[in-house]
Amino acid sequence: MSTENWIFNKQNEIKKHKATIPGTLHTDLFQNQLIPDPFFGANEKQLQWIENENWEYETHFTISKADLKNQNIDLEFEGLDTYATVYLNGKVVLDADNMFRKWTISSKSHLKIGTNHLKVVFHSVVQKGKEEAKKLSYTLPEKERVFVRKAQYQFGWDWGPRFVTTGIWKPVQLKFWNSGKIENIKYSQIELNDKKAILEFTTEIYVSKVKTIQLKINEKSETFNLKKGKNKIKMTYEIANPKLWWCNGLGDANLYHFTVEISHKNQLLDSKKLHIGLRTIELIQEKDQIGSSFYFKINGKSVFMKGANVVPPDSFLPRVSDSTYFSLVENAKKANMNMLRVWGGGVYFDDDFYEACDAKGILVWQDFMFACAMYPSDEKFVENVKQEVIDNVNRLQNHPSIAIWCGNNENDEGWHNWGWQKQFNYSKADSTQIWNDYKKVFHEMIPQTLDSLLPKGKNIYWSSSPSKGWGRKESLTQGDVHYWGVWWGKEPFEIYEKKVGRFVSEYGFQGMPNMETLQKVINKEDLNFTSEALKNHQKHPTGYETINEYMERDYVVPKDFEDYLYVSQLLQARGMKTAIEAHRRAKPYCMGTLYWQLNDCWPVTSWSSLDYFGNWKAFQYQAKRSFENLLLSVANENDKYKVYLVNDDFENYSGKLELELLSFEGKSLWKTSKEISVEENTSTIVYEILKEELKSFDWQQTVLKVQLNEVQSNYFFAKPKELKLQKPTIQIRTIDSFTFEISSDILAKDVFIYSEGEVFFEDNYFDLLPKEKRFIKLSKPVQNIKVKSLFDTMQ
Ligand code: BMA
Repeated sequence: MSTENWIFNKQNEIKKHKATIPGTLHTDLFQNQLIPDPFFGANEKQLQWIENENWEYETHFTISKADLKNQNIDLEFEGLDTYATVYLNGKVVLDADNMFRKWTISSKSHLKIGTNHLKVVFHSVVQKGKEEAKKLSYTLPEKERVFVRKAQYQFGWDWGPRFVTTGIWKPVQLKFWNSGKIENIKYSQIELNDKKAILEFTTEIYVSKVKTIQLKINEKSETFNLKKGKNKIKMTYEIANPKLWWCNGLGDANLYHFTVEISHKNQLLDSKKLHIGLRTIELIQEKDQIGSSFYFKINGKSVFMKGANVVPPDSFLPRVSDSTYFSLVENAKKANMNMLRVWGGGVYFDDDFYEACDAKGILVWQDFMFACAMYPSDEKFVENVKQEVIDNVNRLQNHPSIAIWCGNNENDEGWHNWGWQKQFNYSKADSTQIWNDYKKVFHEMIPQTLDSLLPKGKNIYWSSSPSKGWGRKESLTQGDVHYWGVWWGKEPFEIYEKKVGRFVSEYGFQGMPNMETLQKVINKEDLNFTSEALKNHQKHPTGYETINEYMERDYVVPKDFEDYLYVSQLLQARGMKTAIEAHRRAKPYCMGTLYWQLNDCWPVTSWSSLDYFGNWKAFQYQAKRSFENLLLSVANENDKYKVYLVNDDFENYSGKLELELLSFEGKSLWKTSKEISVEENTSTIVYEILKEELKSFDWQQTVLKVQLNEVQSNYFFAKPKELKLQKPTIQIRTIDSFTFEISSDILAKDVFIYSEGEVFFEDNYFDLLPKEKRFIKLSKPVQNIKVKSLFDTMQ
């Protein structure tokens, strides 16, 4: 059906236009040149009228005599965004009201031989939401958005534009089937040890009448007698000497591939494929002297989670391709991550995303789609959400990557800390009602539904992320925490070293995208902070001011706009390095660090480490370094500099630790070394230097080089703006078309390599020590490589 010719029109308007299915209204309007590019300049503002209208989509399709002979014909919408009335040959066959659900319409009786007509009327989501809001005697935070089961970020976020779009956003198809079909397959691990794994598959099959069928799972087959309608049948499957699935950095993400087939009298009725990873996962929360632990055990081993939060990769989701999801996950893997959190203000992603995670060993913290608000909880709403949970859990549960299901993002924190009670003037009765409504969905319905759908061990549920707001002291002693003292609280980056939680599932700092990215959506003359276009590409109310305030603290603020972009990225990377390394040094007290945010839904200044086009900001390179399994990290603690070795590997590590103090010209000022060895899966202080010992050196022009075999780290004693940098001579020597060597005579701080055209540099934004050489790989040959370093922006 997606390949038929579709057209659309504004309700009550005669003019019809060509539509793309799956698609969105906004992208259709744009493709027909009825609106300008929604992402360009400040166009967003003039496109807000679209959300208040109703829109109609329609197509004609042919049904043959043979088609109609099938016993069953299902019209299946994988997703309708959001309030959609579906007409088949003039008859209403569906009233949909949830973007996240799948809709199947048994449609044989409505179809005829020859031409058929399918029409979908989309009602304004905003108007519907407003109508629902009016039914309550009190106001819920975020007005109409909480009443509609639709991606919440599309109502505008502090990194996303407001485009409350609509449309047939996922594939639609007619499915013909006769005597039987597989509705759903689940599996559970009955046994898993070195010698064997026993899996139990539960297959849900529909048959049109009593029948004997053959169920085949790979080479094994069994016969079952089925009753008419829905049947659940179980079959076990044994794997000898199983290979486990491991997350990235700790082993192979090994997958077993299964084909499940049902047949009747040797005639194949239906088949499905399944890719299974054998692994166990536990969330360990044990009381200790300070609070309670919060960590994951994978295959019996405790694993420190390193990663980020993911937002939908576009405001207009149908244009996100498999390869976008693939490269998103690939970039996470390249940056040494092992977990991504699918944040609750977006969508349950397409299968491709989870398949990429399965294959690359990235665990998924999966939120349900609720964020930063309180939601209604009348019977209809709860039932709608329940179906949404069933649809998505059934679709996603077999992915080995899925680690934990989480009720929502920051609703609990918001209720307890954001002052809604006062802001919306709730009476005692209102407050009781709203909190009871919350509990009904997040403490009762969702976990109960999960328990009914998932086998034991797969139903790890956490009702809200974070469990306690960052202003409360328990947020650092138990559960997960979103630490926003930096950025929202304007605290210095160094506070990250003191405010370490058990599992830090959000924290972040904004960095601007590169010039090339901004130029795609902003006119040249508007590339300055006073233009409406640039202002519109910053969604945090005081975003640019906050960046500037922090920049003044640590850097010489560049006057040139392009230099400013570069320094804003260095600033972001510097802040995030401080956070990530503090979290990792605190292992095993802290057992997880997921920064805010991996990606963007449009080209914007945000907390992301990858911009909308997938370009790596300085922070993505820094994340890669700071997430290495072996990390040398220097901490400034009281009267000492302490060198930590964080070892995430499951092997002890030893070697010769070498410390050297260098002047920026390369003079060796002080040197020492020591044989060290550390245990597997630990963070250990491997060396301590008394500050007193280094007193005689000029802290503004010395760097401490710390090295252990191939692991290296540089530590500066002063803030970048205090460093006495000199102009380095940076040399680039071509090795071959895909490799060059870069070196510098004296210290070159934060070397940024760039070039026209989309080329990816394997490493970037690094310090080059005097006489140090590095080999850099390129994704494709380029002519003109340019370089700048921090010194160039300080003049
Ligand atoms: C977090 C997220 C988002 C938001 C981000 C930055 O808490 O959950 O709501 O975009 O903060 O402000």
